[in-house]
Amino acid sequence: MKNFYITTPIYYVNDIPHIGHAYTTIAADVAARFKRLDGYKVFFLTGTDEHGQKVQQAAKDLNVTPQQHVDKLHQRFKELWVKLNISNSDFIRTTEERHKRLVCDILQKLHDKDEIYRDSYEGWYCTPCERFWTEKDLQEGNCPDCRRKVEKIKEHNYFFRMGKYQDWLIKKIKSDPHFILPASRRNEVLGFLEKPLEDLCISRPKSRLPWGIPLPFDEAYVTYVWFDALINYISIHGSFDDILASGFWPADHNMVGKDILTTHAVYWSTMLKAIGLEPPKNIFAHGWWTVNGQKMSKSLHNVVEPNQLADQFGVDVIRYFLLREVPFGLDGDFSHKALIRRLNSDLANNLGNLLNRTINMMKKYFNGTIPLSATTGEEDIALQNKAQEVINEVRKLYDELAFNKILQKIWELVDTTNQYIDKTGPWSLAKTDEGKERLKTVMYNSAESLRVLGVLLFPFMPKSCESLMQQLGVEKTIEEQGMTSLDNWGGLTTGTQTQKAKQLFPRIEDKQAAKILAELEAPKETTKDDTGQITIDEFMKVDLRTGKILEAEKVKKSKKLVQLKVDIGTETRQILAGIAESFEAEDLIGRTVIIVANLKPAKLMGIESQGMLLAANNDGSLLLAGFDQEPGLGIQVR
Ligand code: ME8
Repeated sequence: MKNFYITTPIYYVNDIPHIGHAYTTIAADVAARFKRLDGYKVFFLTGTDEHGQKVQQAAKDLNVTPQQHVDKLHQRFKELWVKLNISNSDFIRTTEERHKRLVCDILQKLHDKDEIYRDSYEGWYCTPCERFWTEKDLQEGNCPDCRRKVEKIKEHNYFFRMGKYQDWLIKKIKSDPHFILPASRRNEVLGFLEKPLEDLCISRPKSRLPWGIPLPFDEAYVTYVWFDALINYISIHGSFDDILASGFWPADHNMVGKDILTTHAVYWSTMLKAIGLEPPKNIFAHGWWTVNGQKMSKSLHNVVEPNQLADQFGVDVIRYFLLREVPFGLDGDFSHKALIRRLNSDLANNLGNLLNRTINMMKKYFNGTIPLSATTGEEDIALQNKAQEVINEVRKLYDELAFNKILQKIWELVDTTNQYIDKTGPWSLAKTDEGKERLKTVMYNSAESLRVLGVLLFPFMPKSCESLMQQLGVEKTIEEQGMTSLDNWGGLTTGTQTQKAKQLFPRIEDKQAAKILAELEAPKETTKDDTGQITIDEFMKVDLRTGKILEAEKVKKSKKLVQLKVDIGTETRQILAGIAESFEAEDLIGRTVIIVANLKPAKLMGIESQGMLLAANNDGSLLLAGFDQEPGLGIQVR
């Protein structure tokens, strides 16, 4: 079995995760999931970057230790990845012993080989970026990256002899076109390397910054946060010997955003060269998301939070949209309007409708059983050929991580299958005996094409594709079927009982869209500070009360919503809860629940909801919050 290793950057633990972080992680997840389907043994790594000035400062402001601070904050990333259905093999934190051990071994090894030396240093230091700049790097006297003020600092430090690898690196980049992608970014790195490459300052005096990994050969210093962080990609495998034995180095892709390409292409590659390890096979720098044309920033209150987005539109819709909307490698602009447009057209109208009508016709004409494919005509062969062409092309496009082209290609099969149904006209065929024979083949092929689509789209939309497969009556999971199940047309077994049609992607109608957009894109004021903490007064504003469910009924045309009548002692509230996928409506009647009683009423699918239930999302399945003894109704919960 061949190995495949893909990584995301390890994100700064202080930041609130936003769609930029979600973008890289979803992209890496799609590639990892595809390679698993294609028979590879996959290792997929993400994690958090936990040392450095900003963490130290934030912890001090909160009066906690840096370790306590990062122990709490890294959870936000971990939880988001569970929510977004990310299939990472491990999660590395740079404060873990396993990481610190290898960083120290590498520093010692490089120091012993005279690859690291001590020298005095004078430079311009940008505290927020934790980077030194030379006079000529500065822009109008400010940091060239963040444009903030820099300080002149003179101190003794340790340096890595990065400069001596300049010629080797240029040669490597020129001789291996796959090493840095996309090509435009590769040229940027070569442009950067036209200037002499200086040695890299890899230490910070402990007196100024104690929160870091101490240098093993000089306890008065800690390791520069980038030198520490980059090593995560190998420290996950253990010691030097373990890295070599793991079969997962060199990585197939170190996937990053364009903001950190230089640190990866230049620092990381030369560090590896000095250590005696191969550089990654590929460093892929994708583009940058802005929001309605603006940079995402807390001060502009325009940070798009993936949690909120997933609750509103569904995880798979977000995963699809981010990778379909913009070519991977180019910059993109996020707008909720564009997201709703794609959901309605590509997902609800094209794919969702194809599944819906196929399942419904199968029910109508064959009692929901997959019929025997009896004839083979020109149209059938054209459909099969199209499927084969798409499968071959998709496999190739994964080598370039061309996600949006992959989706475009897959949609050619969605469209071809819809046209196949329109051209063959099952509704006319059903009228004659001869037609009915032909109809068997048409329905078989439509369903088989959907199975192919389910496998191909699984890496992008895992949950929806599993649901598609269940509707087709296929018992094997998509991972069990794998890409080999697409080698030959005809994976569906005649006689299989299909399931009831379920809408995969409910359309958002214009009126509802206008309302969502007004709410989502209205300027936001937030009371949360950087750590997500609120005061007791803020918490006390939430009126939580006990209630009993008197009535429960699933909302028609909605996958998730149940309409409830909840008795809260003083009155009965109508509440719409998004719990239909985890509970049968009738099982909810009589349950004691906790509701948010002072939530502004809102209309969902035209029905007013006067509160909200508390529930925990346990790996996709919802659990209602309750009590260990039966409380009275309308009691405040604190
Ligand atoms: O740089 N558009 O962490 P970080 C697209 N800890 N991608 C974005 C984005 C946006 N607007 N914003 C963030 C660090 N990203 C270091 C990395 S690795 C050894 C150390 C994504 O939290 C993108 O992948 O600032 C970018 O490279 C990364 O988040 C930066 O994350």
